Amino acid sequence: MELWLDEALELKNGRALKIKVKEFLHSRTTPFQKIDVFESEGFGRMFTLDGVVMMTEADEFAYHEMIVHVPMMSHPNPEKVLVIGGGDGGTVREVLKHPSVKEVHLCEIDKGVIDVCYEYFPEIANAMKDPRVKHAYEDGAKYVKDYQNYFDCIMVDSSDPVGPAEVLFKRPFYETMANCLKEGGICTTQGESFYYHGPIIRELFNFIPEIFNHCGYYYTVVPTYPSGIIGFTYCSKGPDPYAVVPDPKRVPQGLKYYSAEMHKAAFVLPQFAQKHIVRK
Ligand code: SPD
Repeated sequence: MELWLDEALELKNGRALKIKVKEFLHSRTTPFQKIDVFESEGFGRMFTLDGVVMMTEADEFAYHEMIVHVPMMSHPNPEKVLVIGGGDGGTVREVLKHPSVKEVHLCEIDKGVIDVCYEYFPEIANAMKDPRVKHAYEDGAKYVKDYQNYFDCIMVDSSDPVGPAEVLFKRPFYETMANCLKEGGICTTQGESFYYHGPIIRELFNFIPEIFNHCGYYYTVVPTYPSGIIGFTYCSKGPDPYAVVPDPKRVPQGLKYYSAEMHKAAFVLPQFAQKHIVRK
């Protein structure tokens, strides 16, 4: 019998992403969500949270490189970094490719995600064992309240705005993040797809320009996310995202998606998508 994964969240809207499953490897329910791990036919090993695809081995690089290297390459010397969510370790792995980094705080509300990823995705997750990484199993919206003028870069590597990540798409969280960034600091947040989630993006840009000196939106191409693309908000107490000229000499070696050229190109949006966002 053939086994296919249908992504639950998008099915509600009459759209489906189907991935053929070779083998079902693991399932557990934590106090926050259900975690499932599969071996897929075309995308390698992958996991879902409450039925929504979070990561596959085949295309995770396109997401993790872009949520990380765009802010890190925009900042002249990122030393202290906060990752909210990101319990698979992909975002932390990319952050640690920058030699300026002295400490990375990883605030993942669900320790179950980290435990599952250590077991089933060790090549990605083991980056979280680096001694520069400080682990906190907390709500990111609470964690940011404990720091003021502390971080150079923040990446909000969240799931979608239902369940535990809902609060990470609200104005109070962005206000607190702005406080815990140093002057010149930058944060990027998982900002959904301009094809499918216009209302969510528009809601974010109702308040982001009122909180940050500069803001913008860019995207990357990930075949296993709804519509095959996913965007990020760029919220800055320092550089104007549209004026940044990344230094090619600082680009970490061995990347597969990010380059100085891709950095600039990712901010160029199709005309229909521009109406959802505010450039500042
Ligand atoms: N629609 C799913 C969006 C998931 C984004 N975060 C994924 C976590 C990868 N580290």
